[in-house]
Amino acid sequence: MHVVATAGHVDHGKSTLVRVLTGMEPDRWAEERRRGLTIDLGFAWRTLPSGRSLALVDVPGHERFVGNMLAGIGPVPAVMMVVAADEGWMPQSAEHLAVIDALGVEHGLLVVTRADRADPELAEEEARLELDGTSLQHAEAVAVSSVTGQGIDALVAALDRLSAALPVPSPEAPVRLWIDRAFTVKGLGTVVTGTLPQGTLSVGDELLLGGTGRRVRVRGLQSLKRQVDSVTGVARVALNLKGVELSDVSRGVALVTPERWTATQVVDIRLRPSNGTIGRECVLHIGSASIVGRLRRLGEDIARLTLTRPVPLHVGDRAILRDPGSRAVAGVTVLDVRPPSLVKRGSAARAARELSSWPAVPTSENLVRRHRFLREAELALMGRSAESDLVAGTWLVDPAHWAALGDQLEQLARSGAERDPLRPGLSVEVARQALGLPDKRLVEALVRAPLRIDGGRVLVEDAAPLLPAGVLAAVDRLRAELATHPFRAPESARLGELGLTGKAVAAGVRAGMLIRLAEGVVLPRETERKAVEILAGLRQPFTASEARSALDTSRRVVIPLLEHLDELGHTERVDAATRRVTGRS
Ligand SMILES: Nc1nc2c(ncn2[C@@H]2O[C@H](COP(=O)(O)OP(=O)(O)OP(=O)(O)O)[C@@H](O)[C@H]2O)c(=O)[nH]1
Ligand SMILES: [Mg+2]
Repeated sequence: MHVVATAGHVDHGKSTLVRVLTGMEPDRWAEERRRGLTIDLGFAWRTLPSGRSLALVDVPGHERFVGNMLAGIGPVPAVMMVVAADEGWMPQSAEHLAVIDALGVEHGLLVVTRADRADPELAEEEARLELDGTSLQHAEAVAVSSVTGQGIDALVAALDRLSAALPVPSPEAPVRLWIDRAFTVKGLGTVVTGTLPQGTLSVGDELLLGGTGRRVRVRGLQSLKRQVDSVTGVARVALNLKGVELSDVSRGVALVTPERWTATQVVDIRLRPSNGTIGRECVLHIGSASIVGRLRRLGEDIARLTLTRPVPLHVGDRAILRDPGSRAVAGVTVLDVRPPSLVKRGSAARAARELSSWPAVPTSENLVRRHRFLREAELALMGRSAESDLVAGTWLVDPAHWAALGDQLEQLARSGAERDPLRPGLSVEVARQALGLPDKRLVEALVRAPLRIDGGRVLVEDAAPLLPAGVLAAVDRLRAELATHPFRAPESARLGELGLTGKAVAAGVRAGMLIRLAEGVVLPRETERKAVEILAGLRQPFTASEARSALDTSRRVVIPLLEHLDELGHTERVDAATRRVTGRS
């Protein structure tokens, strides 16, 4: 099925044309018929010569009912732009065209009506000029008279050509049905209607009532007054809903596929040039909905829109922003449905810079770069699917940021090993927080050589390997023993009592926890740093004897300790008797 909406100035013959094309009455209300004026949307349909069915959404032309016109055209992919031959281009012709152009509707016809009243040529030429440079510039033109029937066959043929050229939307696409009517049917309960632009609806489907998150079930389904089990967009549909009061549903509410849309009140948008000034207080029109919003311009054509109620949106959605005062309209493309806050200094300008570099239709890469991390499911809620590889099961990560995080994690693990040789590296949770990662599994995914995870800690492979518990305990006993006199290394016998036999000492040295200065002279590794600190406090250069008393130890320890520090470059000999601290540590 194809759905085409009418558009055009009041009294230009839109409803009459729909009547002639379909034999159905689009003006449903007694008041409309009495006044000969369309107030609300009308619906009618027919079969085209090709066998395709065509549904028509008839909109009001009167300027007072522009809201209804917007709700009618909003979800429809093609239009008939109607201009009366005897009146020509009029204000609402222009206003409707501006809406069509802002929405980017490219498929349509220019229909010059009332051709029996005046030569249609002039009106057609005038309209052509107006259409030039808009989304409808390639629209085919047909002149008709609904009174004499002139041109009606040609119009039907043109509508057939138009529908043949319309893109076929995906039946798998997530559903978003903008309700345009809601009423109760005796014995059935609540029924809603709308134009389904894409995707498939079936009896038994569970849908979300957009914005509220309430689940509803499709009890019955009709398309063009016929009972169906299933229908794919584009189509006019009527849904009988289970468990819904009439007060829950009204025009502008959307029914959506669960877990596929972001119900959002804050969006970043790209604005196309408008036909007038769009003020701070404006109205977003999307589908059949109109939502009051506050516009904050971030850059030339980038803005943040804060809405007064949540709406189910996708990145890439086209919509209209309208200033009800000036009646100006601007086309809008939704760039981000979950934009980050702009509280930090300079963040608005940064956001504008980034967003203005995005293509017309944002890609998942754009979104992942902006958000740094997104779950696959979050991306789906934004209306995009994963194009790059997933990390840690379900996450998408910006590659540049990911590489930087890997380096950062390695640095953290190395400095952890230096800070506390007894507990080298850092815990996965601490790493997660330090790197600002939303999920522990991302830390695990970041770990690659020379990093590894052992016992819930991120370690550097080439740094201290973990020691057996017995050796760790022995090192702890040694530390306790040296608490008051850190440089009085125990005698060999005492070392044995502490559990620091030859093998344990070797393991401790390998792990970087102990230093073995000479046979039977063993100190904890951190003593090195302490010694340098104390020696640096001495008058330089200093003698071995001065070092011995400063460190409060014996010659047995101080001589090999100084040689060890020489070797590390912390100290150096000045002459045969003295040394100084190099300051290179
Ligand atoms: N002579 C002549 N009159 C027409 C033709 N088409 C429509 N009319 C008349 O024009 C008047 C307006 O027609 P409608 O079809 O109600 O116009 P409309 O565009 O639907 O008007 P709104 O819905 O109020 O915007 C009616 O009196 C119609 O009878 C036509 O082809 N020839
Ligand atoms: Mg009408």
